[in-house]
Amino acid sequence: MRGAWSLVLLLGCGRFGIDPLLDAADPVPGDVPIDSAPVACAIDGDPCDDQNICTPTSSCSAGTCIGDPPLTCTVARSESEYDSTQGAGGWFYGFWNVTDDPNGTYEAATELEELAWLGSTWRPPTWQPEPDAEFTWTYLAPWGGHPGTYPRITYPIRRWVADVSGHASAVIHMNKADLNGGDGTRAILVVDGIERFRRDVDAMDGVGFTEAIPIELSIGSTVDLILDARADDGTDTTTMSMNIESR
Ligand SMILES: [Ca+2]
Ligand SMILES: [Ca+2]
Repeated sequence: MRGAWSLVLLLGCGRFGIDPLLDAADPVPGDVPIDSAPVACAIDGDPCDDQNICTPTSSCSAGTCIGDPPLTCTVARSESEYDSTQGAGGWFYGFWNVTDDPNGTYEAATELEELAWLGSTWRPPTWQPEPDAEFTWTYLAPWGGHPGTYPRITYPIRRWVADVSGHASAVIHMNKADLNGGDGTRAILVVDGIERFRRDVDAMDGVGFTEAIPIELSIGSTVDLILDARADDGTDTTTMSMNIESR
């Protein structure tokens, strides 16, 4: 029976995506182990991979692979590396069209649509100023952004594509910037198509949270930070950032 239930849960949770109907209190599917143990090695002095994203070279020392030199670092910063060009610094600016998604589950490999640069912010390519029918609140700015629930539900996404491999932390900060009401907003972190983290901030939460989420990176890994409106996009302006650091 346990196997059968596991299969049901696996299918129900969207193993390779996220289910927007999951409540924030639901457990996050995280069935890929996060490994931060030291990397063992055999022969002193031999080159090896210490799985530290900050050390391009490393070598074996007393049975443990050690970086040359040992380092901790930040390899990506969403705010200071914000740019008007897709892909600059490994950062991409996109959105998930929830309304037109046939299964309502975010598939990172195929469902991130690119935002368009509009002078200082990234917005959906069909965006027009109010009162046009294509006006939406969805946008990204260096300091954060805003999700939209009309004319379609569209959630902006910052994506960083890894040019390093190894153990890392995605350090996410989030707080409400507009404290005039609404139902708050939600951060969802999806790494290589698998949800790793979600957390809400309430409407009047101007302090919010900073949290380091352990992740594993390969060259080309996609780290997607989604700004979800919860039920409504009213006064959803949100401060939101993500740094990628070693651990
Ligand atoms: Ca989908
Ligand atoms: Ca909201």
